[in-house]
Amino acid sequence: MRLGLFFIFSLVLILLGVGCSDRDISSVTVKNAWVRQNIPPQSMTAAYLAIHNEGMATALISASTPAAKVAEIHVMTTDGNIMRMKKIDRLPIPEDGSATLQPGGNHLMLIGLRRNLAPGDSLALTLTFANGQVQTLRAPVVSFRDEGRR
Ligand SMILES: [Cu+2]
Repeated sequence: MRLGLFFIFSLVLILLGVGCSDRDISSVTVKNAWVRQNIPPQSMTAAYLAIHNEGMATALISASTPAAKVAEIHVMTTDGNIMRMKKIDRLPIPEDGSATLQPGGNHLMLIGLRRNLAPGDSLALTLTFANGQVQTLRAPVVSFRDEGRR
């Protein structure tokens, strides 16, 4: 009898646990990822995407791609009337909210490209979130000409 109660109690805990982590772990989806073509010999470019969150508040905490040595999260700040970009360690994503990385705003800076990124090419991007979610996706390289249509 005691054992039976213990078993039920454990089961409830497990079910509760699964319910929670389900909401936490798979709450983030990434859409419309794309990368700006680089102009050789520039070995840097930016990636853009939209993050949607259907769970508790979280944050983008790192990014990487085999196509570049480093991928940094950058935000735009204004210094007087000069726009500057600044590396941050985490980009907050509100509960049931979204974060958009777009030209003129926040972006992923791809530094030390291992190859030139021409339109038609694509690269893998891996994003890690504070809730433990890791998402890998493919982002197409977009020409300057086609950027405005994104
Ligand atoms: Cu930047």
